[in-house]
Amino acid sequence: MDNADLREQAGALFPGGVSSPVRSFRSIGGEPVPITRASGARLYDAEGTEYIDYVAAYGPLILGHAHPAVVAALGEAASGGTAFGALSPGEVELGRRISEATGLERLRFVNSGTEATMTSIRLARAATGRDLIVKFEGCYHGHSDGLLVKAGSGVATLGLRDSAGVPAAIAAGTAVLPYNDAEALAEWFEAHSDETAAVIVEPVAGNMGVVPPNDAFLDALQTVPRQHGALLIDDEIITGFRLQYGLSGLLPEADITCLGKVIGGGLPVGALGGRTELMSLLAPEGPVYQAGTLSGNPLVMAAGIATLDVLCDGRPYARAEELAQHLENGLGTAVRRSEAEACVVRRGSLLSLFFRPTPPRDYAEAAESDTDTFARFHRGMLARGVMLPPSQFEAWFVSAAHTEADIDQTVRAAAESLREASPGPVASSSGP
Ligand code: KE4
Repeated sequence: MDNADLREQAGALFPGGVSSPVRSFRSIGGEPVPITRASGARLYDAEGTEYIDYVAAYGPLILGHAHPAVVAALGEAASGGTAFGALSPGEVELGRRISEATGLERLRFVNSGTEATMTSIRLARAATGRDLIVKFEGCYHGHSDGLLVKAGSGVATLGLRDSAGVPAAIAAGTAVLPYNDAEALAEWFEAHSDETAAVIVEPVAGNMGVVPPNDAFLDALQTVPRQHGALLIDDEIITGFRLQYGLSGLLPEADITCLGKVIGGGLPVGALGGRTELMSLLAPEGPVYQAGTLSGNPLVMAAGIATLDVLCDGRPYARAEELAQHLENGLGTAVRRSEAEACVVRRGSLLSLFFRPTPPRDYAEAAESDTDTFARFHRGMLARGVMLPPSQFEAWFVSAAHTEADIDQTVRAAAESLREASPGPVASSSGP
């Protein structure tokens, strides 16, 4: 079957022809590219076309696709059964490694980032006896009702639903503040001191493109909620075990930490963790119910253990970051030599090319990016064999499997795609 056949059959079966909206390429006016296999830093579509991959399944594949150690571990685990509905050695082994690397005293494995953040909010509400939650515009924490809200008018207001089907009453339980705005956070707590259960945040925002935190914001996150008896939930589902072996280190005072992506080596996973007194509130020890048929699945645990096994000496991080810096420099040069109004933002092996002149400090500024030019750029890169996340508001992921040659090819493709995509100076009518 070729790409078009697969798209047609998927379109008849699935809304948008995909299993997750961003994969539809709709935000850039394109069509989904069906991928049949992947290896290292390469993807192959249904027609055998090869792409250098910077999607990395939106984060998990920091070692690249089909890493031999991960594939071998999965084969070994599968031969012993795929799910037991019972405690298994893999859960203990992966849980121990994560706890040792992060300092999280106790953990609960779940099957997605959404489950991890949803549970962390339920836990925070139970622990504090309060209802309101604070999130930040442009941060994405999965699709549970209370987190699908957007900023209302004004700075510190309760959320408006950001999806049909979310009851207004649920959306009104979540306030949406500007990212990187320490003052807005303080203002919120001045007005809602004893009503707020928790603040949830991405330590480095990856869902509006890469937007790093400023120091005042990081400081406020770790002091203001605590001053008012609220908890801090650190959503490290992208950054955990991505920036270094363990947590990002940016929010060491967080009360609950959410993980996902890298810790499952590309299989469905999420986890939340924190100090014993908090985590013991989770059933069956405590009154906060949470459950999952395939939580702690032995195949997922095996892939996670094999991934952390390779990551734990730190070398893959150094390699991925070195390559990402090479890409950052190359893209910067390509932008300077083009007519494009664009800028590159990088944190570790996470990177974004924003089609705006300066790095955004929050979602309002990120949203000023020229998404039409991004769409043209993305199409140019795809035509040149480079697969970027199909949205201005996603992060590019560099893996330890990329090579200098991949980066050089990507930079060449970017230089050509920038020229093609950017509406340069209007050609004079009196031209030759
Ligand atoms: P999942 O439920 O998709 O496993 O995780 C939700 C989630 C939570 N927190 C953060 C910081 C996340 O980035 C995510 C999911 N990330 C998106 C893209 N950035 C996943 C891609 C998709 O939705 O298909």
